[in-house]
Amino acid sequence: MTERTLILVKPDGVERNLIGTVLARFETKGYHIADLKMLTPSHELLEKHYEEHKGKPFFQPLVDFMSSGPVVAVIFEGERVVEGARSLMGSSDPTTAPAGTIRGDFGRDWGENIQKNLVHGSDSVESAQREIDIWFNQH
Ligand code: RTP
Ligand code: MG
Repeated sequence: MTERTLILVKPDGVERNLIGTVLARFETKGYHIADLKMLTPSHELLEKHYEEHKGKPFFQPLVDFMSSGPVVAVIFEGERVVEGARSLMGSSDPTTAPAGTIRGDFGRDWGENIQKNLVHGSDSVESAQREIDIWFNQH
């Protein structure tokens, strides 16, 4: 079934001039950009987006990091795009994310209190609908 997912190029990806490189991984896989915008997200938006992590030790550093500069928010669509995008991203820790993935190829630990891992992708179809609504006010 055709799905939609929310991809974010996080502030570290924008700062490092990797927007095109990161989005190319999804586009060359065959997924289609349905909508896209660049913005510096507010704490309010990010607290909704990262609701599931409220109370965890990395929550505040994460919100601070994500609001530290512009991010690129993209709706990608395609067959099984939610799962496919997660596979292209690699696991959360960029030091150990497999080579060939976005995080594995372009990320590493910077000795900071937050994992800067370049990219976010919705983790389920339900999360994708919720997140697209938060970032684009639409389903
Ligand atoms: P994302 O939601 O950004 O796609 O990443 P994910 O599913 O791979 O990771 P998740 O567990 O949802 O965590 C969200 C983001 O929080 C940061 N994080 N830092 N221990 C830490 O320092 C830590 N744990 C998580 C990462 O930026 C992660 O992507
Ligand atoms: Mg997540």
